Amino acid sequence: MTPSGRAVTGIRLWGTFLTDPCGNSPVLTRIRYTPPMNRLPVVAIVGRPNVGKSSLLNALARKRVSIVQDMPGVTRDRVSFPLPLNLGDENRPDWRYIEVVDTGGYGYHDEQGLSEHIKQQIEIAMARADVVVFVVDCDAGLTAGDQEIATLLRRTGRNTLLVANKADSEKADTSLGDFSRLGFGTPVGISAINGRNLDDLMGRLKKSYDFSAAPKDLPKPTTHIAIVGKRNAGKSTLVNAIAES
Ligand SMILES: Nc1nc2c(ncn2[C@@H]2O[C@H](COP(=O)(O)OP(=O)(O)O)[C@@H](O)[C@H]2O)c(=O)[nH]1
Ligand SMILES: [Mg+2]
Repeated sequence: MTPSGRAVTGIRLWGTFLTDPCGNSPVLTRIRYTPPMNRLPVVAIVGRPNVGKSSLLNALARKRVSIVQDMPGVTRDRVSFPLPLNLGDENRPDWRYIEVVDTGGYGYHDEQGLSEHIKQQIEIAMARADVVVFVVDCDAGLTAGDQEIATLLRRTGRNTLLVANKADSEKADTSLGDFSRLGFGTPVGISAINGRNLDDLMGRLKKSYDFSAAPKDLPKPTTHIAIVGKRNAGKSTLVNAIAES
């Protein structure tokens, strides 16, 4: 309620924006996640650029919700969509909605390491996620970037499901054992492009987390507005003025 007694709905604060010490440019220094009410359980797809995260999201959504390109680092923002998940079986279906989030990353990227920006994107996604689907590339094999992500995931103790994409045929499954060095067991080998083992992945996903509290219907969409600006620009005054009006 506002001081004038009017109810305010639809405004939520999602992070902590601080200005730099000189008060010049606003810098997002800390992400503190505040779960919205009745939110969908969040499944975040993370992994190095070019491993096929967006292709996996598209395969799950069965439409092109995320941008796929042959060049690493193409997904510029996080993209998400609500995925219906059957917690029952064919005879007694129990459909629930979860939110699947694709993480992108842009800027400098090299095969051996992850740019700071990409690390930040992954950390933001992990902070929001109930389950992380950690995607590695069967073609490329285990890389230093995969190890870096594994370290981040272990540090946060997130529920993690390791998936090796680009396992287009059974032949590729021979290399799956290598990825167990990441510390998340042997991955399921999938192909986002030809749909191989996606049912197996969904089965493992359902076992990885208790989705029974997930909503049966999609909540009404809400609009989130972030007000950013340098110190003293009048951000709080603006929020108060909106709440009053
Ligand atoms: N062979 C093969 N290529 C794939 C598969 N999934 C994605 N790719 C290719 O890998 C490249 C990067 O895919 P993308 O989804 O953009 O990767 P992201 O950067 O991790 O989001 C694209 O050229 C895709 O066509 C797959 O299952 N098999
Ligand atoms: Mg992408």
